[in-house]
Amino acid sequence: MTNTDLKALELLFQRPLEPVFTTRDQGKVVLELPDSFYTDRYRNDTVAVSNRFSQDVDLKIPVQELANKPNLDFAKKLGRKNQFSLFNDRHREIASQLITLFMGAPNLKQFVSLAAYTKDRLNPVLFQYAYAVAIAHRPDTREVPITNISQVFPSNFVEPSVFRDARQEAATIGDSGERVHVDIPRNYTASDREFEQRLAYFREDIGVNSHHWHWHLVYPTTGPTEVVNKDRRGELFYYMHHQILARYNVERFCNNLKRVQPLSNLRVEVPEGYFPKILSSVNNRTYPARVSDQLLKDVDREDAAIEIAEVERWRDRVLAAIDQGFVEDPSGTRTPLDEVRGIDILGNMIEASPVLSINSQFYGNLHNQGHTIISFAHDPDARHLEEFGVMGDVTTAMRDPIFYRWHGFIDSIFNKFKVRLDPYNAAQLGFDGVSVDYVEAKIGTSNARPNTLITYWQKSSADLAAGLDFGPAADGNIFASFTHLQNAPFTYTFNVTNRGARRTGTCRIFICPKVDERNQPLRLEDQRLLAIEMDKFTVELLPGENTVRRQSTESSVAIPFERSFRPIGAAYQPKAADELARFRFCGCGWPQHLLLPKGNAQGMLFDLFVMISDYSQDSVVQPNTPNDSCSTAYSFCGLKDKLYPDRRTMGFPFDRRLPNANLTEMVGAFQNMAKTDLKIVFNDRVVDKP
Ligand code: CUO
Repeated sequence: MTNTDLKALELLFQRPLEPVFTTRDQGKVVLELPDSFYTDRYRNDTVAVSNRFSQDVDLKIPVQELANKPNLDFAKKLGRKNQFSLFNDRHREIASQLITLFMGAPNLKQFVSLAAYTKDRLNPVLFQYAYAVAIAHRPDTREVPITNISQVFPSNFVEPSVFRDARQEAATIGDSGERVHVDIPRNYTASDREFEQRLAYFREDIGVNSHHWHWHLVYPTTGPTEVVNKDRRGELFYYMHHQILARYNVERFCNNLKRVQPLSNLRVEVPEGYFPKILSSVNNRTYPARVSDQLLKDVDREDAAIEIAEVERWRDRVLAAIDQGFVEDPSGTRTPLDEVRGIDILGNMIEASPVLSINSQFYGNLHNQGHTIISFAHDPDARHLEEFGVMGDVTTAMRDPIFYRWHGFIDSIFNKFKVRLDPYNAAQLGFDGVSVDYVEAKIGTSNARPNTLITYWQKSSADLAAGLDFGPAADGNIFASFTHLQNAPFTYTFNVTNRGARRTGTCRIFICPKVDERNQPLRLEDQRLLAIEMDKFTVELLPGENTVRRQSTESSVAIPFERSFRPIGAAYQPKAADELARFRFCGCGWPQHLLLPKGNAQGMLFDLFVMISDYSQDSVVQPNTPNDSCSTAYSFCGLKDKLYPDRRTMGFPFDRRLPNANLTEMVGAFQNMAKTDLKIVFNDRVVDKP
């Protein structure tokens, strides 16, 4: 790949609403298009337009003529100013065709041309989605970093008045070095009269929402088989969303709120309203709100139609399959829902992926259509010409309290399946001759008390320049400051005795809440459903005593702040090949700043649970594909072009019932497990990011 191909591909993530011939990279680079690429609006002015935008640039990148111009009629059904939803069947079908088109470009130069040609002819959100999926999956674009969605479409993530401040700042202060940071307010969506607002810092976190977008980008439901059919993707759909729920429920306990009530009845009013106060960049309107006590209705619109009764029928068929222990394909052939493959089959069938569902005609499209019904609750028959609310879009869905109620319901279906499986037995849980004798977690200062961890607010900033279309702001950096939860980094230390020859184990770390929102002790069955995975890694155990140390920042769940919000533009690109490799596709992962739940001022009590399992039962034989240096958050995101690197079902050992009465009894019965009391103390102060 030449540098200019790489550059061209990167530029197409910037200023998504502007024509492709305008300058990018802070006004320094322009793409030189063949005349035939200009849309009708500019067709007669190609010379004037291209001259205007090629003054003062450092680099002009010529774009090749296309061997065949694609017919884009399939995408016309979605206008350029409409909202694009991955939960909408028709939109997904369009996206699938577009991904197939992008994946099929014969070489890199033609891919650049195809992207440049299609960009101004398609809905910008659709384009950015399909383009990012193609970049993530084409073998020849491994080197191209995918710009974080919060930087491409910042308006989906931040309160809109900040853009006026940003444009003003950029227009009045020429040199980006002296521009101040504009402030994104905290807690702007509701007052404290609304109890759900206590969780706004979690739901509206930029890192949380961009993780969710990135996950769905890596695991699309439609498109070419090689893109969709990834190892254990259905199971990962279950597990990643299950972990979000566990984290959210624990976060609620920390804020004196009870667990989420699953949205199992679509025919009663929904008490939780939500007024998102963010703008859609395609049409410059705010996302519609949902009032409190809204009744959900059948959706009957030109762009989407779904009856509640249909969703209920699918729900009952899925539950019947779980009770019967098997699923049926369209020819009537039965596949058992066993303990290894069952959860993966259910995940693909419930989400649902039409490509991978065992029988999408019969089991339907339960989870996606739930999103649709909820997202159109304010205007189910389009009489007010309103588009969908935040639940219709993976970049914004996690902002709405109802997201967790709907996913709580979906998760409850998966749990019904898991509960039907036998409890884990001693052979599955144990690891003979290995004992964990001591566990501790301690923050990095020498006088810190062991097993007391700290959270606080931190003020950080991210560069929004790439997504600010049509403004001087795009010719420099615009930093927006925002306040988010943060935790003080800590180190785990475990003492492990190995009474045998040298061997390998998998170290699994979880925290389980000990009490609920009323300070009442939780049963093991509740604790296991609320267990938060913190980390998972392989350890080499020498004969005798071993000390295992691990930093919280190395977690297999999370990615660092810098990776979620890396700046855009040539000046920030690493030059050395190894660093460039690290810079690649790597935005999927839970935000490190939310690795720990908030805790509370008195110190919220958890069990810190550690288990070392037998690696010979965990290991996976990987295909001989190149290692991706960036795939560090594999617990939720898997590994690029590899198998999921742990043979056990996801969430092991807490994904199934356990043979003991409580956690203390369990760690007493199995030497390869240990636990200690852990306290998370929240410090209500704001610290500037160093
Ligand atoms: Cu991620 Cu419902 O699957 O939003």
